[in-house]
Amino acid sequence: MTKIALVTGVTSGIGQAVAERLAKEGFSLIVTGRRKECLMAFAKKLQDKGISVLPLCFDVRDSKEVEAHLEHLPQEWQNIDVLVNNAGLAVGLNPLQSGIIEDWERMIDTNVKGLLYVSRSVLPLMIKQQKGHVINLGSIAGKEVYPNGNVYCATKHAVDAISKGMRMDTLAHNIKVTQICPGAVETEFSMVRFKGDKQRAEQVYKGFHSLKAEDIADAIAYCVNLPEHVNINDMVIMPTAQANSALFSKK
Ligand code: NDP
Ligand code: 8X3
Repeated sequence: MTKIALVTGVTSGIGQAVAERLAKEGFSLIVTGRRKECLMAFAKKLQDKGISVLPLCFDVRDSKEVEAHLEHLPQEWQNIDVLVNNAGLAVGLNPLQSGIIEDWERMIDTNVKGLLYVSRSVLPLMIKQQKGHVINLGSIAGKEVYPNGNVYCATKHAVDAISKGMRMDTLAHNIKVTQICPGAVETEFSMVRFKGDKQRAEQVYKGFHSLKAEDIADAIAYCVNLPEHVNINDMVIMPTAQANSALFSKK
C-alpha cells in the first residue's frame, strides 16, 4: 500500500524540498501552506508526474481551520504514516527591549501553537493505526540562543521540549518522533525575517556555503527510511562553515 506523508509549509524552502523528496520515495502527499496559488501550482507539478497529492490551504495558527481540514480528511487520506511539521518562521531580529509584540505573536502562534494544533489533529490518526513518524523542524536556535534571537530561539527551544514530550506520550503507540535542527539553510527564511529586505536577507548567506533545502530533505528521507525498530531522536545539521548559531567562517 502507498504510504502517506503530510508536509506543512510546502510553498517554499525546506517543506517544498521535503515533499519533492518524499514523492520520489514513493509517498502520496498531503501538502499545506497559506499561499493558495503557490500551493496549487506545486501540487499540480507533482500530480503531473503521477503522484497522488491532496493540497490543503490553511493557516496553522488557526486551530479551527486546522481541525476543519485535518479531522475531516477523506477516508483514503486518513492513514498518515509521516507528518513533517515544517511550517514556521522568524520575524525580526531585535533586542528584546525593543521587540515588536506582533512579531513575537506571529512566531509563537506559528512555530509553537501551529505545530501543536497540527500534531493534535494527526496523532490520533497515527494512534489508531498504532504506527507513525512525526518529524519536527526545530533549529540550531532551539539548542542555543543568539543575540537578538530571543523569541525565535524560545519558540525553537519549545519545539525541542515538545518533541521530547511527544516522544514520551506516544511511546506506547509505536510512534517515532524525530527532531531535525538545521543551521543556516538558504530559503525564503531571511526574506521573511527581514520583511522583504532582499539586501539584508542575501547578506545572511554571503561568504560561505550554506545548506540547501535539499540537504535537509536528504536527512529527512534517511530518517524516514530506517528500519521499523530504529529512530533518530534528534539531528543537528550545520553547514561546514558554521560552528554554532553565531560563529561562521565567512570569506
Ligand atoms: P521558508 O520561509 O522558505 O518556508 C516556510 C514555509 O512555512 C512556507 O511554505 C510558508 O508557507 C509556511 N508557513 C509559514 N507560516 C505559516 C502559517 N501560519 N500557516 C501555514 N504555513 C505557514 O522557510 P524555511 O523553509 O527555511 O523554513 C521551514 C522550517 O525550517 C521553519 O520551521 C524554520 O523555522 C525551520 N528552519 C529554517 C532554517 C533556515 O535557516 N532556513 C534553519 C533551521 C530551521 P505560506 O507562506 O504559503 O504559508
Ligand atoms: C534558523 C537558523 O540560526 O537563523 O532557524 O536561527 S537561525
